[in-house]
Amino acid sequence: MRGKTVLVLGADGYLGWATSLHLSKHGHEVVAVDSLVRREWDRQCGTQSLVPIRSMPQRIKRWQAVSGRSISWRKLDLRDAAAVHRLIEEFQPDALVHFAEQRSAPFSMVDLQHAALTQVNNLVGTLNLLFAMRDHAPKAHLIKLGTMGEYGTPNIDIEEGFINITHNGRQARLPYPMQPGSFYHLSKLHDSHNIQFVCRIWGLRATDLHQGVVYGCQTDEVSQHPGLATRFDYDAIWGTVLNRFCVQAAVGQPLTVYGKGGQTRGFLDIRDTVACIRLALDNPAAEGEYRVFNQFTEQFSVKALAELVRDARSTHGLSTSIAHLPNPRVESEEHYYNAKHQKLLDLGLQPHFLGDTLIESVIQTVEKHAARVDPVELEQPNVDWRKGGSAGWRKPVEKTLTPVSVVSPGAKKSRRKSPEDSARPQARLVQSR
Ligand code: NAD
Ligand code: USQ
Repeated sequence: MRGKTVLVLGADGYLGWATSLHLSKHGHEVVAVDSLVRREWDRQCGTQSLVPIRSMPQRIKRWQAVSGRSISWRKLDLRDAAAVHRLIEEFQPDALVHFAEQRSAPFSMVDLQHAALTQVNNLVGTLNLLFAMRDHAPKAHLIKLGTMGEYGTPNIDIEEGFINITHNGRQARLPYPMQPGSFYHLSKLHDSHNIQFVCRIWGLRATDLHQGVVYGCQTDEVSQHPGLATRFDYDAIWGTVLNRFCVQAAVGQPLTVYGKGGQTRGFLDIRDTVACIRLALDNPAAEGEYRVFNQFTEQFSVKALAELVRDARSTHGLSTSIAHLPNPRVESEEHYYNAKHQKLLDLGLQPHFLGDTLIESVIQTVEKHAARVDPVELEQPNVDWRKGGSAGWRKPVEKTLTPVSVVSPGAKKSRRKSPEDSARPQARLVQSR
């Protein structure tokens, strides 16, 4: 199959970088695009990737040396309509993989400014892409990263995008009813509506990947050299739940389950994310088609995940505690959840299921970079869904990190107490249920 010209938007991010390498390895001509705004948001939040990440030019040079394949690089803000038009006109892509959004639910719930920033960044960026596609690449295939969180947690099975409804004796196949749980998740739903609309009126083709929570940080390509590393977030703003639990376990802190922990979500390994994107790319939507794939491989409750991490550690004789914190989010903590996820399997996805080996390998990665762990980032989140994030929201700071000791197999001691321990609000950690 001829390699396609693919724009990867958001290529400096956790998933965008890993996907760029994966598609390049599979013979596609990748144009990596990013405004680098996420690095700026990290500076503002006082957060950083646990695994050090190089600049885009450095990573692309390293990839060329390792693989012999080149990737083009453009620093560009998707909110700049003229620049987006020039980009699409110049490259005439066969496909666009769109990761380039503000993707943290807590960030979007800090205050009005952060909610508005999230929705303007995400909606305007996507609209600019849609108009540029209409004008310069109407046959191109848009692969858009949406989220399973668009559905919420309804008390019925979740379908892949559409549901057959019978109402007053008449039938229709309609978009599945959506109940997102944050201003971020709402931005994804608004994008979905805009994309579906332009497929209908302009005949564009799009795949909306409703992706679950991703874990892990190694793919076949990323693991080829430390200079190819992708970001790995673990703090309460950007870190996703399993990645956070692995870091907490590695440094001997309690796993922070919010509330009862019965909240259930779809999850997938980052290796499956990149494979799903390739499968969508190789099997494009038809002209005028808007389709939805639910992109996850297994569903777990948060409590079950914490127990898996605890059990994986206990096989090495290491004890890990689970703390149930007051839930900063407004979400159901016990609910029915059964989401379909058949379409990517039908295209040939071979899932990597979560097991002890994966948990251990993530923890080993954490151990390599333990000196960069800021223990405060592992504790209580500083954004509350009802009150926003005033108290914990920190101004840009030059952080001096307090190293924590790693709890690795064979070393059963928990991390040493840092001088800040006594000052930390331990009362926020309530007893394991
Ligand atoms: P990330 O924050 O690591 O990467 C996003 C990248 O997009 C960043 O490098 C950022 O600089 C860039 N970006 C943001 N706004 C931009 C703009 N206006 N112009 C140009 N670049 C811009 O996020 P991620 O974890 O890699 O997630 C990528 C996508 O996948 C997001 O859209 C997210 O909603 C979706 N997603 C992620 C997960 C997950 O678990 N990480 C799960 C489901 C869906
Ligand atoms: N949670 C805990 N403890 C923690 C962190 C999270 O119990 O320390 C809980 C949350 O309350 C939530 C669940 O774990 O119920 C998932 O939280 P998360 O932070 O891992 O994921 P979420 O905020 O939903 O967002 C992440 C990505 C987002 C993506 C989404 C997929 O940041 O970009 O869209 O996962 S999904 O959840 O399917 O919508």
